[in-house]
Amino acid sequence: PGLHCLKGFRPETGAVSLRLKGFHRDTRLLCGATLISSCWVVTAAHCFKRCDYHTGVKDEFERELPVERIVLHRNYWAGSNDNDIALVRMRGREGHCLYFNHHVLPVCLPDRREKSDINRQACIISGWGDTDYVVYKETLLQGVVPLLPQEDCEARYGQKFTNRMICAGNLSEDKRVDSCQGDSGGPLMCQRSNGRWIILGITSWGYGCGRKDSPGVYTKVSKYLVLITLFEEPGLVL
Ligand code: 4AZ
Repeated sequence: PGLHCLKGFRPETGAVSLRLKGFHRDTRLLCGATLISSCWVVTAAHCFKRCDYHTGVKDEFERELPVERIVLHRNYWAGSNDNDIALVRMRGREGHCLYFNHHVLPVCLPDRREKSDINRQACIISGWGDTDYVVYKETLLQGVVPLLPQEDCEARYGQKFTNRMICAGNLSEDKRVDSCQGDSGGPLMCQRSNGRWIILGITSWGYGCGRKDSPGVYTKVSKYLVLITLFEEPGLVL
């Protein structure tokens, strides 16, 4: 897994927004997602409670592609947050959807044994989701959050928190950096000592946003590498 991820990935080069197509030309934000190959993105399963999806927004480097296929984790069900992961295939030609460049690159996948709470490592979350202040919603925001030990998350969320989840965020203050509604499906990315960014988590749930003692919860990607490698195939390197 992640063998074909490329050097030069920056957190924003794999950023994808999943958008719902309206009746006219309008679209609205459904969820975040992350590019893992030319045609595939990884996101959260809970993003899909309706059908007819569309990806993309617009700046000079952004690309908009229609969705061809959505693969939900077979053990995801809407009554719980467990296994909150989905793969989305974009529609392209002859197996190619996006051509990679300095602004469009897939993220690396973690190792199966990836440690996800080491040293409260500072990682990055990103998305176009809600904030508590006025921003330009077209701007991708990033925030830095520390990974928390499993025990902290269990203490806060009890049985709802499973070992297929990671939680992250400062606990002590209110109005802290956190993911929120609209950021779901987007990545929790950490930088490894070799400089590469990997996707450790997928934004999934939490008690509110930025609240004291309520860290954000992320799907632990390292538990789903079989699912990912089953569907996704290497993208063509430009
Ligand atoms: C949501 O509703 C959501 N603070 C996402 C992340 C968090 C809370 C809610 C974590 O999609």
